[in-house]
Amino acid sequence: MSERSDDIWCSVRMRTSASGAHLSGGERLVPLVSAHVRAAELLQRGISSTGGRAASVVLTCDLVPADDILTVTALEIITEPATTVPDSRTRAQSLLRSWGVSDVASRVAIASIEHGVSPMGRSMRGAMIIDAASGARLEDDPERGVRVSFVDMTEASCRAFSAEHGDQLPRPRMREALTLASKIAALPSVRAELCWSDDPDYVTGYVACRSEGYHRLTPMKQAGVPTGGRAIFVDARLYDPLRDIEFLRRAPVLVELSGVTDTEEA
Ligand code: WAQ
Ligand code: MG
Repeated sequence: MSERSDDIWCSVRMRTSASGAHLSGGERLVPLVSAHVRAAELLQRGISSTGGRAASVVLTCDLVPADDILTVTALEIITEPATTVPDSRTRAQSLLRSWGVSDVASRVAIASIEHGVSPMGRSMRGAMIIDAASGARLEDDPERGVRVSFVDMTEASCRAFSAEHGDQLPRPRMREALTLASKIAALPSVRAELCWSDDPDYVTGYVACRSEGYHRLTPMKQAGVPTGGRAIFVDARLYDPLRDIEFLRRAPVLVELSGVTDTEEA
């Protein structure tokens, strides 16, 4: 029996920290043959993106049989015409409301992302899970949150995305955010998501929902602000913590742009 080189895939995860505090991270899901290249890229990014502050960069590789990978279609991208932070947040809240997220819940999310969640006012390493109705925080470790991993965009879709949106070097932020959002939205208990970056210079954020797409909003915060985060709003009646957190963390998912298929993968 011959084994094709793309029968085995690899989840490559990177995180940087200093004095025990999380600084940055990244994740890819790639054919095993290219894992060493992607791991080196993530290592380089971990070292350079933290401006010399990282004391430790941890790389983790997990092998994944191709048969275990679920393919989902990327959310549609919509650009909202907001121009100020209050504008963007009002629009975000009104979209979330129309998707079944209560104002209490969206206020909890916005305030937590704005102020950072740890006692030091630092950003979390992962996402908050918030009851879309009551606004209650549901993740078991509110200090760290849930890190969504084992996810990537297919190679053909990455190429199509770069051709349309540019390469966004050194880091394809929008592609990565759309990829994460598309995996998160694929979970049936998820109603919506809200995110903006913790990078002081990156002020674009988004709200997303499975049926309504990925809505970009600029600016979601003032330039120079070092906090950011992600909130996943769930329907508590459908949410099963063990099953759903396992899906977000470990279920291998490839995201494909609508209309683009990976011919090499036949
Ligand atoms: N899983 C869960 N939460 C994460 C993950 C992940 N894999 N990666 C980041 N986070 C959380 C964590 O709390 C970070 O502090 C926060 O999100 C922000 O992460 O132009 O760059 O990587 O359309 O700084 C969105 C807009 C950019 C892109 C988001 O987030 C666009 C961004 P960052
Ligand atoms: Mg960041």
